[in-house]
Amino acid sequence: APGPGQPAIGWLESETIRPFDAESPLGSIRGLLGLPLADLADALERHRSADSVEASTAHLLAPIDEQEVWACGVTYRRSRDARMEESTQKDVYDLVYEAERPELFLKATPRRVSGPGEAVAIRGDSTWDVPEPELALIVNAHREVVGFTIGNDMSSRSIEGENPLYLPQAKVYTACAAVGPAIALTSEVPDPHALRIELMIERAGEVVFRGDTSTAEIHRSFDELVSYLHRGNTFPEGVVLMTGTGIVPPDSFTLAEGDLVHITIDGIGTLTNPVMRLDIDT
Ligand code: DO4
Ligand code: MG
Repeated sequence: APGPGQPAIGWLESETIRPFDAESPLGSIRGLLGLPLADLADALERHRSADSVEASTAHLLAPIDEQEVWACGVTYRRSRDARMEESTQKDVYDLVYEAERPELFLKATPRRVSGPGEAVAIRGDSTWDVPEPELALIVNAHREVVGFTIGNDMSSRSIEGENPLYLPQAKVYTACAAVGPAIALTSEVPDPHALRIELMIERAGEVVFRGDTSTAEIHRSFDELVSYLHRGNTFPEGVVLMTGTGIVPPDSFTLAEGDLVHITIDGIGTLTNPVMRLDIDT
């Protein structure tokens, strides 16, 4: 969103942002995701203003408005192994990793999503928490992947580890997800199955965890994940789909209030969020 006032969508060049015409379909993410992919390039060209604002003065928001955020589970071997270590019910994770049907879950409604720089939460009733750095697909109303962004699927390992049926409580709560900092269009990402993802966690100015992976490690294709998501669901406003984590800190690690989570994906950018502890009714 360029400057104070009304949020707007814009075209980010290296140092500048050119806002789109608020009256056009590009005045909202819902409008943008209503366009078929074949019409998007033309609309992006036609509706962007000649004026620009300095990107450094803009306060970036999560690049969503009405979209649900869904997520895939156990798409990387590393995630399967971590779930089997933490869980009292190990078999379900191995079974879902090998199964034809992927694990998909509703991760967040828009108001539960934090944008760049906004806090993500660990729950007051959780004792073991991690960020999950994930490539997120931006899918339009026509089931087409129009772009990519970065997702943080904040997760309670203690709650999910106690019983896999607690998954919605481990995953879905206030400020449980972050998305951003921008959308890289499909045309700008030549091979989304070969993107490096890096996670860095800082505590009091020290790096307390650093890890990386590649989307080449994902055990399923994005077409398969998007196709299963649309079995029995329509998304007239578009949808964001996080594709799973391949980076899990060691079992001795848990997030703490004040940590800074930095997730970088090649060609998209870096998503940074501070961590807060949310004691609602505990
Ligand atoms: O099965 C639990 C969810 C795992 C997950 O979110 C992931 O693999 O990213
Ligand atoms: Mg995840």
